[in-house]
Amino acid sequence: MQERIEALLKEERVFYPSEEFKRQAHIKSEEEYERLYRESLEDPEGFWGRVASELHWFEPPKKVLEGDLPHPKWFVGGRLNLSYNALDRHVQTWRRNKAALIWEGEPGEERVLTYYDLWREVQRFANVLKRLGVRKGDRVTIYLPMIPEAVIAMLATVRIGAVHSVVFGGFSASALAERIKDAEAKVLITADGGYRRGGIVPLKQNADEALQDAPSVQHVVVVRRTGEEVPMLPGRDHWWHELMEAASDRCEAEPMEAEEPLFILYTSGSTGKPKGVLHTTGGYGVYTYYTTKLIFDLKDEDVYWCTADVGWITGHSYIVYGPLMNGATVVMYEGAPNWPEPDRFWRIVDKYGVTILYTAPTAIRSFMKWGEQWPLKHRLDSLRLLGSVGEPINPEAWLWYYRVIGKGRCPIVDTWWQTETGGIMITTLPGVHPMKPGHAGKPFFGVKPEILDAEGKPVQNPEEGGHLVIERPWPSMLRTVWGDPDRFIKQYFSQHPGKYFTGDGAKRDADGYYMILGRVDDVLNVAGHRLGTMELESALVAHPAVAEAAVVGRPDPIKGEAIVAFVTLKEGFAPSDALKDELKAHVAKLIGPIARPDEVRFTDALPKTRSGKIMRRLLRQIAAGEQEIKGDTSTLEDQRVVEKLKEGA
Ligand code: 6R9
Repeated sequence: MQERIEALLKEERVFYPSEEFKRQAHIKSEEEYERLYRESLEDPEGFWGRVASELHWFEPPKKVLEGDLPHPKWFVGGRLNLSYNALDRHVQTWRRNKAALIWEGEPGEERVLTYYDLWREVQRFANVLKRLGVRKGDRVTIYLPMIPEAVIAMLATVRIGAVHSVVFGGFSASALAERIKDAEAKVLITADGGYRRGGIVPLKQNADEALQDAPSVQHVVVVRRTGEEVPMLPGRDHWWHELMEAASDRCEAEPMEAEEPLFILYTSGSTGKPKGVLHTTGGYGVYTYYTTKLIFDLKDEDVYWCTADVGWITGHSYIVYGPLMNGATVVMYEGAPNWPEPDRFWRIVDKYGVTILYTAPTAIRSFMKWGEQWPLKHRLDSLRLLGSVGEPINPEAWLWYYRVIGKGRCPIVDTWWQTETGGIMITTLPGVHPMKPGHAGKPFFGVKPEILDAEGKPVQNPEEGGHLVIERPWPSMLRTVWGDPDRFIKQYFSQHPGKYFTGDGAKRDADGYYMILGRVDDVLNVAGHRLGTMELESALVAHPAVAEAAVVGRPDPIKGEAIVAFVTLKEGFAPSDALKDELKAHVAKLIGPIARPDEVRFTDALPKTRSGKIMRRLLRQIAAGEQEIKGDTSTLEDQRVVEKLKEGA
């Protein structure tokens, strides 16, 4: 990994978009970008007001921006509905019978929903929700596989002004219960199961287990996906298809105030409990619409495929809201990239003529490992643009993506953003900027990043790096942490008062390109998934054998980071391989398979400062196998602990 980081820092090649791409792009030159960027900061109201007018408003906004960080208000007085913008707006045009969703299930089935189909299905399900007692402002939890019903459920919820909370299908029963309880959801939407790598994920079983501990839920809607036998509780559980049969396919979209809630999405932070990030209607809608259009250079002819799961923010913004508000044709795939063989993605690109592909570095690194022969089996010449998201992309993976998948023809956008930012914040624009592998690029319109030192002053030399903050409000920023306004301020606006602190480190080169250096807080990024170390540690100490636990990341060639847990045992428990496996399984059960530790190490003691803080910095170095422990260890309470830990490897 050290080598990798050095390679990253040494990579100096620059790649240029082709003249052909530039000519047809929405934004074509650096001059145009600079002019618009300047305008977006000098006159944010004029700029965003103009963008907003590309969407449908029941009532146009009276004031584009009011107030400042941490509590800006966008599009004040405006009323809109994002389901209307994603559907009704298109069915009134020639797009009525354009494919909105092209879906492929893991076992191979195919479904195409046109805008007209999707529009009617969404209205039907909106009526179903109403009949189950869902009202404006109520929360609906969605726990589904990657099937069209996930998109239908999301858009139906916002159509009636309710608030969705999508929980990734890979989360466990207790993680689901925690999220349902926090949001006090009235209705849960799930399926009998989902397909993953040939197996079945028991979603309904997890849901039943979660509901024993989540009393707010009055009704459960179950999609029949696998046909597995599942218990249905009379009065509480209903089959999706039965409710839909009885529902009318006309349901007017509720005009929402721009600042009214749209959805909650839970994400990990540096404390134990996941945060419910709240996004609102107007700002999120305008920003995701516009970033999708410009960053993916989206046109009506495109076939757009983002491989994320709708359970993550990338799925929300760049499978559902952004692309559909642009009237795009969206490809959606249910399963694993290597099922039944490692060419599944390339088969899909070939089969549907995908033109824009948006995926994650961890997937790209897996494809590199599986070998070039798999993509080479398929025709990939429909592709014209590639995207990357979720974690820093190392130049090796960037170059492989560029050469093997893009054939040296397709620009790559390396898009930096977060659940909290709602939309892409730093990237190159594909028809404008030269690309530097390893650098995300430049701020998008309206985004004002800065790099600060620990005291909160802009760093003297941005090449050395520091904390990445955002200095101005942008439309799609989170508005609060659900149910915990203090945490919103503490988490994001206290480290550098008045500025949004991202939790990431970054540096900036002389051309103004940002390179993201990764998290500077106690958050891990494992295969593009965010996991809080505290969250993992509390899962570990919930096991009867564990006295104390400290979790750190270890650089991993495929996943970016692997999870290493240092554990001390209670009296009466002896270290063993069986116990290691048990602890791994225990964490996977409590949080979900993505949180399963890669390594458990037993130790007699953890390295602590005299004030009792675990020195994770030391553990990180030990986990990475470094022989010399660097940095100050003088605050360590017991100097011998480190030597012992190294021996115990
Ligand atoms: C969209 C998403 C956010 C964290 C973020 C950062 C990392 C995302 C990145 C990137 C380097 C990129 N991250 N994109 N790091 N380059 N292009 O992933 O949201 O799940 O909330 O994660 O992911 O560390 O802070 P989320």
